[in-house]
Amino acid sequence: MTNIYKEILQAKSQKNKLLAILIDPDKVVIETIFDLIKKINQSSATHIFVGGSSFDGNHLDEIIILLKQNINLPIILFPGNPSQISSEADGILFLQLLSGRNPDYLIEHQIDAVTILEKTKLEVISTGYILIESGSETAVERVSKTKPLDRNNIDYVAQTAKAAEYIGSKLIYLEAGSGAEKAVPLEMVSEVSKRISLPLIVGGGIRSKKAIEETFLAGADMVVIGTAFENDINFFDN
Ligand code: 1GP
Repeated sequence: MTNIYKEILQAKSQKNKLLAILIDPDKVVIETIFDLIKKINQSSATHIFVGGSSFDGNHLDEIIILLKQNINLPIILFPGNPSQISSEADGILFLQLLSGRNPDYLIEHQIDAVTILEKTKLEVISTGYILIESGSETAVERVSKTKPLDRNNIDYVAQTAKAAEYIGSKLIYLEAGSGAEKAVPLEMVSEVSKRISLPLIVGGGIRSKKAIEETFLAGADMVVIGTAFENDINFFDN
């Protein structure tokens, strides 16, 4: 499958909102994966993201194969480092952590990933990844050893997102961090979506249906839900 990005662009142009469920392989218990799959198939999810900041890649292929066999949605890697690449997925968010100044997450990991990616058919989607301060330290901050951007400095965040667009990123991902105390401010989502012409992904700390709707209304094209679904498998039930 190599149409993931094309379909995201199409959804944006038609104002169809997208919902990604983030599966952290570290937290998946193989014995109960079919309960998870059933709930995903009953939800309005449009994409599956697989990844986590500290995951070491163990069992990744096995989990993705099971998800692919049973769910008819694009499976996109959302890796914390190159060990989290699996050729079984459909695509990969090729992330550049633009809020930080750690060369490992700006270019080193990306270079290391090339030899692995060249052996796969994954659709590689360049993504400007911007971490926003969310109340307390998150795993992304800890693992990447970078500081998030000030949640009150909306203009600087919008400028960073626009720089990513000029550099050539295909997606912008505003991230509060998994399990974040506070999600990305709606005012920031709104301003960034106005400044860029790229599809905008927003995730981290979004834990109610109302919050998902508000984030869409503010201008997100795709919302990512991880922890809320992890904590409550019935989260997407009506
Ligand atoms: C994390 O944006 C995702 O990278 C999802 O965050 O786990 O808080 O939903 P949550």
